[in-house]
Amino acid sequence: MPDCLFCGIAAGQIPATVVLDGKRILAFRDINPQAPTHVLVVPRDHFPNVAALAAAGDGQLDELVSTARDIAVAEGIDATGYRVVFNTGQDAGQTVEHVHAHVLGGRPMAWPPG
Ligand code: D5M
Repeated sequence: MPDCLFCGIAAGQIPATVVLDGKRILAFRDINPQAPTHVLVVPRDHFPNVAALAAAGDGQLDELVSTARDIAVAEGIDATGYRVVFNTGQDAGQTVEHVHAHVLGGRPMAWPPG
């Protein structure tokens, strides 16, 4: 998708700190981390949000979520706990319209989110 930031990262045209480089999935560190571990997990294909990814029904959502778990294990935050967050739409604060799971951990977190 032209002008999509995360499509640009997936294509290697925009630099990012990549932690997992898969056939259909990419994970890279968030440029503005909100926790000691803050990794974004994205499909290489363009979907605007998690609802569109779920509607595709081709296993990519399952792969994305299981990759988020793999990242948590690799980052050593699985034992103490972590969050997997899909901001979806304006009220949720989604700013990049290419679906991404935030994997956040490494510190205690409050609830509800702001
Ligand atoms: O989250 C979008 C996230 O994307 C936000 O946490 C910042 C992050 N971001 C923006 N630009 C970059 C680049 N270039 N590399 C890495 N991370 C980036 P949202 O849920 O849409 O608010």
